[in-house]
Order: sequence, then C-alpha cells, then structure tokens
Amino acid sequence: AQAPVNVTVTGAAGQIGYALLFRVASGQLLGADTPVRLKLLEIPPAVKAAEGTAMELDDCAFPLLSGIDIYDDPTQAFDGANVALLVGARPRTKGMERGDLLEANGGIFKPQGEAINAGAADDVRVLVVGNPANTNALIARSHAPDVPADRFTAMTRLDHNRALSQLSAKLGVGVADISRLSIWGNHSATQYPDIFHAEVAGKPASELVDEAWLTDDFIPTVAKRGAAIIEARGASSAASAANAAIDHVHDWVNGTPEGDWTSAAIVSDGSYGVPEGIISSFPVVSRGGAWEIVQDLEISDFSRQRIDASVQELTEERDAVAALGLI
Ligand code: NAX
Repeated sequence: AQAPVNVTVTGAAGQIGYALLFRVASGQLLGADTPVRLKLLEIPPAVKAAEGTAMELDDCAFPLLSGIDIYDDPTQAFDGANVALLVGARPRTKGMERGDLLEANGGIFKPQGEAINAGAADDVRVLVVGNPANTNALIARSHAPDVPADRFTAMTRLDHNRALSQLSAKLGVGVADISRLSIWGNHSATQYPDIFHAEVAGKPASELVDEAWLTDDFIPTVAKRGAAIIEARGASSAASAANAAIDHVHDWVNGTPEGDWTSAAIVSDGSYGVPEGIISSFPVVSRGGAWEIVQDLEISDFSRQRIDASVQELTEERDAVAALGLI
C-alpha cells in the first residue's frame, strides 16, 4: 500500500479548516488511492477546538485517513509535510493600519517559513490561503531558502471560480463550457479577472459580452464577492474557499486539462512585466507536478492597466514588508 501523504493544515479550528479537513480526509485533495495523515496547527487557545474537529474526523471513519496529530508548534507541525495548507492568519481588525496587519502576519508566516525550511519533505508544496495571501506567501518563502521558490503559492482559485460562475450565469452556459479565464495580480479588490482569452463553447468570450458589462459588473462583482458573501451569510466565505484550496492542490499534483488553464499566485519569473520574485496571480497550467505561466498572451491596453494596478499593489506590499524586515 502507498505510504500516507502528510498534509499540514494551519488554522485547523477555523471555519475554512472545518470545511476543508473533511474533504482532504475523504480523498478529494490527492485522489481516491492516496492515504493522508493530517497534521493540524493551531494557536494554544484553539487547540481544544481542533481536537473537537479531529473527533468528528475520527467519526467519519474515512478509509484514507491514516492519522491526525495536533500541534501548537510550527516546527513539529511542518515536520515531514508534503502538502502545507496555510489557512490561519491574523485578520484585519477595525482601525488596524496596513503596516500593523503585515507585521502581525509576519509574526505568523516567518516562523512557519522557517519550520518548512527546517523539516518539510523534499517535495513539499505550500498553498497560502490566509490573507493577505500573496504577501504572506512571500514572507514564508523568503524564510525557506532551501525550498525551491516555486513550491510557494497563494490562492486565487476562489477568484477564478467566482469569475467562471459569473460569466456562466451571464451567458446562460455551464461552467464546463468556459475555458481559459485568468485572474491576474493580488488576491484583493485590485485583482483583474480577464476574459479576453476565454472561450465559451469554442467562441471568444469577448464577442459575447460588452465592455460596459466587464467594467461595471463583472470585474467589480468578482473582486467584491467576498464582501457580498459576508453581507448575505453573516460570515466570510468558507466552504467555497476550502473548495478552491482543494482544486488548487489537486490540479498542482495531477495537472490541468489539455487545452485549458487555471489561475494561481506563484513566484513571478518576470513574465508579462510582473517584477521577478513577487507572488502574483497568473494564468497557469500544471505539468509534471509544477505550475507554468501561460506564455505569449496578447495583453490589450484595457488589460494592461488593470494588471499593472494590481501588481503595483503587490510591489507596495513587498516594499512594506521589506521595510519591516520581514523578508
Ligand atoms: P477563522 O478566523 O475562522 O480561522 C482562522 C484560524 O486560524 C483560527 O482558528 C485561528 O486560531 C487560527 N490561527 C491564527 N493564527 C494562527 C497561527 N499562528 N498558527 C495556526 N493557526 C492560527 O478564519 P477563516 O474564515 O477560516 O479564514 C482563514 C483565512 O483565510 C483568513 O485570513 C481569510 O482572510 C482567508 N481567506 C482567503 C481567501 C482566498 O481566496 N485566498 C478566501 C477566504 C478567506 O477570506
């Protein structure tokens, strides 16, 4: 039988954790043939709640779940990790300045990066979900010099899935009829969901919608969907975020379908004028277990402006964490 894959999940007692862990344990992350061992990381006051979730995981009697360990120490939690889902983060509270937010998260993602560097498995793949996700991933990556940079990613798959859903509703087609959508930039309100290379049942999506709908409806709806969910549900997106994390890692490990691509925030190699080293969302394919940026797409002025604005925000966040000594 195959040896279990170690999946470390931080923020395990939170609401995304609650939606995520059962799907990981049931085999949806890595496939129905791959046993998993869960390594949960929480802060001390939330360890008891994580133990409660672990009791429920036990009660599911998942055949693929070979064990659960709970830690409040990152070094132990990341020891031997093959997949690391970094969900726990410090949320922005009322009156908090951006610098305070970045500094508080530096206090989380620096030691986690160090722990990954010290003890994770050679094939470790890291997905940062906790916000500000791109810059938290940058902080973790910069404290893991022995881990290849391309193993650090941040999640824009939820934005990608939201864009698919909005376009499918607008055109009255199934999401499976849409291919080649892209999310560029930061997982924030400046993100740019791009339909200019998308196809709908083989036709260019841009011929099926007008620019006013893109500008006034589609782009802001996708970018502000998180706020709309909070307004409606009284709590932030959790099951859809967990679903996107499953999609991201599943595709990273198993590949993206031929002829299509997805979106993920990965370390820039300078493609499309995005400064090397920042963690920005791109259209990506997964081949042989690694993300590759889709190359040679034509970028219109409409798209260029919006990509540049989001990338500008990312470089400002990078400069801010550099000034704080966090990278
Ligand atoms: P919750 O507040 O429900 O859970 C967060 C959990 O993280 C808590 O249990 C907390 O104790 C734990 N935690 C805090 N510091 C930790 C540390 N140093 N080590 C381990 N655990 C720690 O938040 P939830 O709704 O689950 O959201 C988690 C994060 O996902 C937030 O930062 C949120 O902003 C972010 N999101 C990111 C999305 C994305 O698309 N990238 C979408 C959904 C979500 O908003």
